[in-house]
Amino acid sequence: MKDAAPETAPETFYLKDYTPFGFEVQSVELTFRLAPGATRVQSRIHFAPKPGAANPEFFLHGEQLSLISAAVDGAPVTPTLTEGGLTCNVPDQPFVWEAEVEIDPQGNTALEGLYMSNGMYCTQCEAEGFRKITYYPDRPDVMSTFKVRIEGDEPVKLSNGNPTASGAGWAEWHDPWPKPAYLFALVAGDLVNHPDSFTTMSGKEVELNIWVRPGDEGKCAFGMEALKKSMKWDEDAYGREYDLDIFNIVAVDDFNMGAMENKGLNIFNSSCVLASPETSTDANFERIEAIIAHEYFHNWTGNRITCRDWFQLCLKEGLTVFRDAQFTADMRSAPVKRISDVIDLRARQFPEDGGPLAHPVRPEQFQEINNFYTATIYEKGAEVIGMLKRLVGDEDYAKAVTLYFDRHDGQACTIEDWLKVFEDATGRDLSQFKRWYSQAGTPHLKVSEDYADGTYTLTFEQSTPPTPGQPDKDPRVIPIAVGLLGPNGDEVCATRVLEMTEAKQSFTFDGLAAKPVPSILREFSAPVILERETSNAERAFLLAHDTDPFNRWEAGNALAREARVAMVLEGAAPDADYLDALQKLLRDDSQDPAFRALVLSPPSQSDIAQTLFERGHVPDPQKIFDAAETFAQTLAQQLADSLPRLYADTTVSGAYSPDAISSGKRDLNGRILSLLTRLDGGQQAARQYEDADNMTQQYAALTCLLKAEKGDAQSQAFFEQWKGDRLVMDKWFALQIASAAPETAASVARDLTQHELFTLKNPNRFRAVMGALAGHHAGFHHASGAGYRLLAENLIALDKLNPQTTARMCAAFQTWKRYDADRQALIRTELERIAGTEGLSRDTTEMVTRILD
Ligand code: 0A1
Ligand code: ZN
Repeated sequence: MKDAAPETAPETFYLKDYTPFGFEVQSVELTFRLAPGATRVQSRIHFAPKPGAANPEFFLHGEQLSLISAAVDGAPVTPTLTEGGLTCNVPDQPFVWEAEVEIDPQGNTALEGLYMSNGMYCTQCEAEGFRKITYYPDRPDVMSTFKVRIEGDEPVKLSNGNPTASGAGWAEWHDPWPKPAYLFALVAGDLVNHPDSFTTMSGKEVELNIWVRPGDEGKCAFGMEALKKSMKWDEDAYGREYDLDIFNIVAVDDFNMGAMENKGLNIFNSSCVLASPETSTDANFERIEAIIAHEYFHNWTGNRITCRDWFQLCLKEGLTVFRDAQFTADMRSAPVKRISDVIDLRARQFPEDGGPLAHPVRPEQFQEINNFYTATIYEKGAEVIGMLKRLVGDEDYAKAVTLYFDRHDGQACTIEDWLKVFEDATGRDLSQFKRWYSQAGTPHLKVSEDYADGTYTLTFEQSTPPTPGQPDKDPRVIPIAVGLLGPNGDEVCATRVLEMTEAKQSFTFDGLAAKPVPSILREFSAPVILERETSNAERAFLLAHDTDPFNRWEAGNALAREARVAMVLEGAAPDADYLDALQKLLRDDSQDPAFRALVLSPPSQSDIAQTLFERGHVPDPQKIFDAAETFAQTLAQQLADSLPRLYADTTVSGAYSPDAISSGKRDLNGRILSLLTRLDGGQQAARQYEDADNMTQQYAALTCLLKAEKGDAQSQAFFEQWKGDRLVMDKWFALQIASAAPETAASVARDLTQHELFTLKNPNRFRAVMGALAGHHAGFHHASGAGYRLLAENLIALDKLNPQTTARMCAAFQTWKRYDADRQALIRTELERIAGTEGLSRDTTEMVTRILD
């Protein structure tokens, strides 16, 4: 195998090696002559050497470019071309660099740089795509203004900033705000717009557009409303105003990620912006609102203040995720948002932090930066900001953030800059807190308690398991929000934030008439794993009485997990007390339906596998699957009498609206329908499928029917109805696999890869199929190894076209050490097969190597 490895190991980049670029970039002018297979890009860049620069070499990044000509101050030059760019002798005073290159957007299947999607030109430059457009110092600390001229027959031609002039076959744009190259964008094609406008807090009118392919105009209204809400929210909550005359959003079908915050020209995966009641589910609507907000908020946290280098990625991503979560909490239900985020964190970030891919929120080394757009950087990065806010309080948080904007506007910054504004605004020393940025791994927090003479003592011990390259960890600052309940369920001590700084630390509560029941880590005040010996009776008590909705849900979740673990390990029957508690809650109309839906949703099978592994057992995916089935069947039977009424009570009628209340109700209704389907053989689901006038209800009904193996006709009808809609077809592909039995999931997925609508060229379609396979816990981990094999084959095929999406999908194997020796051997074979593939990309090589280590 080894002989197929690249001759030279990929280069590793280190944070400690940072040196600034030796030249100032004063202005950039670009001219694009568009042609699908041979686009010409002319650049004219004013450089000025920085006196006394540590690194005076004039090196410009460049990849996959054909250099046509280059000149310095008008005189032709012959630069030295290297693998990743060029060097050139240049004057020791300001000079003008000019170059012309040719690139091939049509042949660009990696979707980085300038590429074509459905006949439309578009760009993706984060993190290092600009170097595939022209020679340039492609690093985020090099910021400049850009003027862009686009020549081509496409009716719509867009770039960053404001439009300055246009004529037949050309358009010019000027972005007055200095920006790094990763925020550059260009779009050209046959597009139609959904226009609107927004008046900013200082009275400036901004033109807004969402640009889409003809035919998609009807799917823009929701995104536009989300954009206007985001603009207003950022003014109200953070005092941030938009700073150009125009804000454009473009929907693109072929896109590696969700969306991109290019200055004034956000580019979106069409799945993250297009929405209509007929084609999008409630979950789609909520996600679209959040992503539009996220990209818009980047205008200040990312664009006006950017990152000095890619090690600082969490500076913009953690903060922007934190801000978009605040926005969603304000627009919808704060507790529901928090619970959903914690479910997501545990599903995606905890496994990363506990496995071979663990890395700090601010990594100190990488080979391919694209591999670090992770749940740790984004979601744990946001958790760290949440902890900081909780420690300093809302007012000081606002002061510090205002100082951040005042002090660093227009700069490329570091985590040190970010922490310093908090230190300066609050007088706190954050050196220990900084460990959250430098130490990988999820801390375990062991809790013990003591009660004597009216005094209640909680003792916490923190420890973090070793992670790659970090065998030993120091104690972190952990904000632990705690409340206490009396024996009758009343709160006897309101939420207090305990600030833990030691490895082991006790906190006391005085004047208590009886031993209280603690509600620990309210609102999930820190991303840790709480370990506490407690009883199911106490969990049920918290589920009934806690004033903190997050911990109420958490108690129910713990009950569910314990019940499932007992079923798997001991063959126990579903826990009767828990079933009772669920029934009560389901019928309790005083509780928010969205909250009830969350309590009713069981822990994922992968979550149970992780729990078993942490407790020293080897998880058996089939047994976990069977326990989930038995539990749902028992619950359905116990609720048999009330299910039809519950279903009727939660059915939302009238015109569809994606608001939080209606979607919460539909979510609960869908879960009730899935229970009902277990009893009525799918009659109600078939009726719902017939009557549905929106995708949420149509999809929920189809899901139930397919799971019950009663949905062939509906699945066929769904296909015929929606085969012309790529986004709905992604749902159809994914659902075939998600609803398959464990022993058939891989063969269903294999058949789908032969389907005429399957293509490796569209990342959404690839993710629909391979993501659904990897997400089917018992199917992917079926003892035959067929799931592992199919994924590996497809990763090898995709790597030749699109390394970035391939590498991301490799993470499906990151939990492999949880499983038994046979499964581990099967997975190792596949990982080694991928690693040994000739010409494997740097992206995938890095991922597979880290997973195998
Ligand atoms: N910055 C974008 C996401 C993004 C990241 C990387 C990309 O290519 C490697 C593309 C998009 C965001 O946070 O939304
Ligand atoms: Zn982002």
